[in-house]
Amino acid sequence: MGAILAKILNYHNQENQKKILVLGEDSAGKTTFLYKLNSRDVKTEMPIFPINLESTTYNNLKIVCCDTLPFDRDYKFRLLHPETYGIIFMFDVTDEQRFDDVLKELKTHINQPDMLGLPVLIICNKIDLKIVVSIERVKENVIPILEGRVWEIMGTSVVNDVGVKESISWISNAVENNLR
Ligand SMILES: Nc1nc2c(ncn2[C@@H]2O[C@H](COP(=O)(O)OP(=O)(O)OP(=O)(O)O)[C@@H](O)[C@H]2O)c(=O)[nH]1
Ligand SMILES: [Mg+2]
Repeated sequence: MGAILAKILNYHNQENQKKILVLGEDSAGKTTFLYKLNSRDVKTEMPIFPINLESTTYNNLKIVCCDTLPFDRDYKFRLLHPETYGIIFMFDVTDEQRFDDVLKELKTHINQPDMLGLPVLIICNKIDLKIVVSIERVKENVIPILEGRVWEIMGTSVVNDVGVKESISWISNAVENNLR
């Protein structure tokens, strides 16, 4: 069933559109990121309650994220992961409390079979606010998780449009280079 839904999600892909999955903690700024990329065309689908999928397009990329209530994790992975070309993972620099759990979430996602070898952009968002979790700390902790991959880390303030274009440009180039 998850595989069928994944096909439905990918069916909307235009030819040559490459899916970028935006993952990360609740309220990190994933939806805001999509709107900053293409405010006129963010689609929302709810293929299975309570998973709320959002997507937009940017050049030849289809950017997909989801917000969910607690739901079967393997099912969510089967829905989201297939046919992904690159991953953007968002941390909220104001949230110390969930930092360890978010790191575990990153590790679990990227070690799934469909995610192996994909480029990963780590975004440390909300740098306009008081930074409780520094970019250096995020970096130190993600280095062992991302070993062997093409990856980058950036500080952003998505709501203020700081770092958004740089982020999409980096992942776009990383995906193109990964395909060569
Ligand atoms: N100050 C500040 N607020 C931000 C920034 N990015 C997003 N926000 C705010 O953070 C809140 C959550 O943003 P969303 O984009 O809804 O976060 P999300 O990751 O989609 O959250 P879920 O869908 O619940 O997983 C909103 O009120 C945004 O306006 C930022 O860079 N700085
Ligand atoms: Mg959201």
